[in-house]
Amino acid sequence: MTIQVIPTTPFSGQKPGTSGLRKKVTEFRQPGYLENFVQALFNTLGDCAGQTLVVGGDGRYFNRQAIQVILRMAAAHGFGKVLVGRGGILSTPALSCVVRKHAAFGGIVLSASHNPGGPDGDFGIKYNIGNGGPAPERITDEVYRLTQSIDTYRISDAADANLDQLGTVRIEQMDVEVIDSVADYAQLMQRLFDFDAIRALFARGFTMRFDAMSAVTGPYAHAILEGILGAPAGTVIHGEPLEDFGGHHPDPNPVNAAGLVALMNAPHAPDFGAASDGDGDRNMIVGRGIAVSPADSLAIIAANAAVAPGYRAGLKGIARSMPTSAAPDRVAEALGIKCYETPTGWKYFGNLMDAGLVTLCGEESYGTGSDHIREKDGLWAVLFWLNLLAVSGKAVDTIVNEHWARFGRNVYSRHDYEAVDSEAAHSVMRRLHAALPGLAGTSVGGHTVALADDFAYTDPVDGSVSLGQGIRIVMTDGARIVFRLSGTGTEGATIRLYLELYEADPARHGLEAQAMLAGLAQAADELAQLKATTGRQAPSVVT
Ligand code: G16
Repeated sequence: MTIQVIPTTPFSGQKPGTSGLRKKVTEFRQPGYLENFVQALFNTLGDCAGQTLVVGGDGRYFNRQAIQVILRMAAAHGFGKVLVGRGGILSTPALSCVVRKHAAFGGIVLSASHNPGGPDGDFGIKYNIGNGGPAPERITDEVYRLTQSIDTYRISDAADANLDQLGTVRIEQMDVEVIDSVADYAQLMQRLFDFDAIRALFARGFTMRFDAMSAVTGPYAHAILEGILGAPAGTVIHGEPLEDFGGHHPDPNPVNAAGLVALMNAPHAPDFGAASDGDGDRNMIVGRGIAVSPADSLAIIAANAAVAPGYRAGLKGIARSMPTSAAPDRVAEALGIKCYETPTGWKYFGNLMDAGLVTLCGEESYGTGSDHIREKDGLWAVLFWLNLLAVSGKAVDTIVNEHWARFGRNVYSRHDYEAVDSEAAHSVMRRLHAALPGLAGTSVGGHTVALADDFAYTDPVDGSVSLGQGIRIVMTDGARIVFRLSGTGTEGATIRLYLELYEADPARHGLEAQAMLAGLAQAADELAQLKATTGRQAPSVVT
């Protein structure tokens, strides 16, 4: 075994977005593409002699090849040990858990999350720091800077490591330990939730369907739900991770998990339905006849945190991303704790959790989690709901309706215009920008504008400032229109339009969200000239 120094030339566009570098597999497979990015990362990290790194991914196409490259490069960079999930599998939350539990230097997640997989799909790489959470911008910016001038990378010429057998092998001076992908994570979940109560619930005949969407959560859900908690076999569907996710789009929302929603709306539906995404950090919660919106789910978890042993001591605070509805804010107010509003991206929650300012965090994009790790956590949210259902003895729809009756309903929807021409998308954003200064005090869709700005965030812990995080138009009655460009797409640009209304009257809580938001959607279009500029008559996805 020797370490080789390979000459290379920079690739353009290796700038990490909302959550790491995401590109088409075809782009990642170009010789040197992955290597350049990893070398730039290692150069950014500096001296890693003797340190431990955790590596794993969601099992998508190119996962195994990428891991072999990273192992050989980590050895060449002097790491002392790499922990790898068996078969290269680690869900994003499990990787965060392993980094924290083993006090590793950091971790590399290989995933493009909910983006489709397979040879023509997407691939991604993300670095997580020692707290188990996504690297902050000062690291990702430096990685990007170094990718632009890279001229060599270092790699061992060792043979591929066997990733399918538990145990330790060596590459150069470095130990590669293949670990059980599920064990550490399952132990942590048992500490947080009342597993006895959930076991008793299943023993009483409670029925559930968990759709793993042929992505990474299959092994975790099989082991925890059907194994430890005793749910009947068949509870977990699409439970085997496939390199192309079996053609599914593993994005757990009512559009991509339409089969699960249809099942939950049918006669004799199971008591509870849930789904997770490609890398296991997102979740969807479904009851009979009701899909719970992510912000409502966070708000309900916050309001009922005491049912779970891990949260009995109370919540320090809550955080939500700016485009997420203000439903959690209302619970925070009732609990007398603070609700922080951050830019989109889980990385912004890390400092707040490390500083002990918040316990729960959530985003409209089906991400919910807590300070048990530093990533959002799909199965965690599902287990919380199971714990709540077990302790309360109530059905999902009853819990949601009672929550709305107490706090009011933040009626919410996101309209995505995907893969639109990049220039058209930027022209929409420029038009909105130009309109901002004149909007306060005017009427938009029958609501009076209280505030119109491009959201900027100052991190209360380290004072770092993030500008340009989305256009928000906030009305005096709590309604909001938010526009931003996605940072995770790999084709053209994706415009996200977020719509929100506050409804206090319980008699109106059962109305259909799109109908309630139609006026606001029309006003948003008039303001942005979205349809005229993009040539799209309707959003590609409505959730
Ligand atoms: C990532 C981030 C989330 C973010 C989401 C959507 O999720 O981790 O924090 O909310 O992208 O981002 P955007 O609106 O920029 O596309 P994931 O699950 O894809 O890693």
